[in-house]
Amino acid sequence: MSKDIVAAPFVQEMMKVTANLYRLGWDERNGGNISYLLREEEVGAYLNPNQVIRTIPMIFDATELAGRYFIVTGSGKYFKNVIDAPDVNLGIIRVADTGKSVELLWGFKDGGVPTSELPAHFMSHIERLKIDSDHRIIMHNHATNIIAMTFTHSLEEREFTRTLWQMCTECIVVFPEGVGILPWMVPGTDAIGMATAAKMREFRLVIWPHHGIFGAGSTMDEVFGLIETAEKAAEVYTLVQAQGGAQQTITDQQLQDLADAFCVTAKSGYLQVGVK
Ligand code: 2HA
Ligand code: ZN
Repeated sequence: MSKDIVAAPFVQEMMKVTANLYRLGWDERNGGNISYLLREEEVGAYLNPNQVIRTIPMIFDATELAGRYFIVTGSGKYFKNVIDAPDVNLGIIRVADTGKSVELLWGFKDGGVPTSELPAHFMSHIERLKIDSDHRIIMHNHATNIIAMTFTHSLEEREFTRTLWQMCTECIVVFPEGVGILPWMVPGTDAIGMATAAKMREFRLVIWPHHGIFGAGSTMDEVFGLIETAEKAAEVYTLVQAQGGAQQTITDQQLQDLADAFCVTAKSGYLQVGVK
């Protein structure tokens, strides 16, 4: 309990990933947010869980997460600053038994509160935990080329996914289920939270047009890797378009061969391949 919590692996991961994301240019100003589900014993090794610093009300019901611990980025906080002041820009919270508030156990030293996108994070955690018991992390950022692509490309999920798959050989292996896409919506609301979580039943990547991307995963590497792979494909798409458009691409049969070779199942109906 006397151990320095900043040295805890989960705090270190948050510090390193936010610095990385800032360096990549996907989290300008207060853009982006991360929430990371922690086990009670992970937190208990550093903190007394009975010592609640503050109780912070929420605008939605998270009863399904009651008693769960998270480390989250703060509302209005800059990813750029996390590395130098983790106890101001990050917070460790527990969802209260009522599901209507969170209890602050560490961090947000200047009176801060969790990310404004907490509804989208918590509702997505609820949905992902139903299908993946190892699920732990929701990450949102403003990946530049993904945002750009939402202006120039069809927002139809199948079309958008197929283009991403075609831009880099790795893509279909990394996200064979494709990407979900919402209509444009006001961020920070219950409504966008519910819409994001609904997509999370099917996808680990959800695009908010003209805004950014949400990723879900069981480890920081998985969720970061998912987003950076989709963003890389969007970057290649940007370059291909700038060079005058594709003259050839990875064919559907080749995408199917990749799926077969790497033992993944491409989203049903997304590839047109001859009956074998
Ligand atoms: O945290 O990215 O979507 C700021 C945002 C809102
Ligand atoms: Zn955002």
